[in-house]
Amino acid sequence: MTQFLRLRTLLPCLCLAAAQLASAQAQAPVTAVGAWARASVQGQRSSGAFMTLTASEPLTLVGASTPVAGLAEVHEMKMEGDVMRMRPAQALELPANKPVQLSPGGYHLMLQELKVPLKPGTTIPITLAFRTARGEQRQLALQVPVSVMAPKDVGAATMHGMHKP
Ligand SMILES: [Cu+2]
Repeated sequence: MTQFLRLRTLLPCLCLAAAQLASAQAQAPVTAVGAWARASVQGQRSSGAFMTLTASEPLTLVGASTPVAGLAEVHEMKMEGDVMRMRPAQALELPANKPVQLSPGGYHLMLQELKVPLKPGTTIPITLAFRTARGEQRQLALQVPVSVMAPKDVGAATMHGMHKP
């Protein structure tokens, strides 16, 4: 009898824990427009992914993950002397309502230890990890099209996509 009562009181607690887990993985208040990943060839170890992020409240991009790469990092390009080099960025601040570009030559997502070649015309899942101003973790799961070069008319392509049935 005691066992039964314990189980009854335990169950609501489990539900609460599940709810907290769900909210910890709540969708980040941010939109990604014009996302694309650069196609890679057999044997190539790394590639990049690019997009424009607009947060609706201050957010910090703290990381990324994708099943197609062993390691996904936020990188920045920096001039060192007269040589352009890239290096991991600890975090990328996204001010509220201000588009921040991840682009070749600037901040970008570096996909390293590629497990498969990224084929043009396919899409790859990428999950972005964010931290809110209150220190909460948020995620944004994306399906990112693979392309040899940047999509030419990102705005038009997005509008077209939105009007699809
Ligand atoms: Cu890089």
